[in-house]
Amino acid sequence: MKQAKKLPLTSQCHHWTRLAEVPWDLQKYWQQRYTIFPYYNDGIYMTEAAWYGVTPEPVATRIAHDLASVVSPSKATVVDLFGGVGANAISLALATCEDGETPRWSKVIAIELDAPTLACAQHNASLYGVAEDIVWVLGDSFKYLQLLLNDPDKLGPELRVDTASTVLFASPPWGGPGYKTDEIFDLNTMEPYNLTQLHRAYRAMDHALYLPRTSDLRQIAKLAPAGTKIEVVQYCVEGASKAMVAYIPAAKDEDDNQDT
Ligand code: MGP
Repeated sequence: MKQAKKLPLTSQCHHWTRLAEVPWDLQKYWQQRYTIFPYYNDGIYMTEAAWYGVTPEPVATRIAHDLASVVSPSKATVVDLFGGVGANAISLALATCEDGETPRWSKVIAIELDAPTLACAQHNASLYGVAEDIVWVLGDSFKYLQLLLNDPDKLGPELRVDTASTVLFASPPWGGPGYKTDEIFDLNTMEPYNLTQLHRAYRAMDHALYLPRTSDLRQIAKLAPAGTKIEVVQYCVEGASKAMVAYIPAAKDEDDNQDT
């Protein structure tokens, strides 16, 4: 697995400017385009699927700030495991230390499985001037983590990072907007990856999970390694929660046999 080159935008990448161009089921999201991307008119590109799950920019900016303060200052690398069209990776790349100038992260890696979606992300990041500051990967983030932890020689040099100083951020698919029908969302029914699968893959490192606002907090609480706490933050736009993020510390060696 290696760093991706700059990918071309394809016919699946859109910058819609008129409601008539937008499929009916995405019109609600397109109407919110300036909340999602305040600079939408500068030429933000999206794939159709990206509209459902993209993190609104004000939320992504706040998460980048909170992630930096929750984890130890010694953490230098952040990996966005479900890069999408780039909203989180862009905010992470723009995040600075308290001096307001030094980038908070020495390295931001963004992994995305779908080539047109990654092309949108690279294009969008270029609008914010950070495309070159992000290491892009076209591939499966579970495979990446498996290689990083067990077989790092199979990774390109840009992707071989020190796991002790790396933080993971995951905004996985939730199985579509249908998550809203449950009053309390059972994270073990989340598709295609449930909470247990995500946690198993991420537990060796500090990680932040972007989850439905109604997620079952009891399921999240069970993931706390012994002697640690998990912070959970609700992120609101105009007074309404959009999602929650659980900031979960890395498991220590002695937690390794614990059944999650
Ligand atoms: P939403 O669930 O469509 O509800 O999106 P919204 O816009 O609050 O509409 P209303 O009908 O409830 O008024 C809320 C937020 O959830 C979006 O901004 C996305 O960031 C996030 N989101 C939604 N989905 C379906 C996903 C998903 O599958 N994965 C991820 N990571 N985020 C999602």
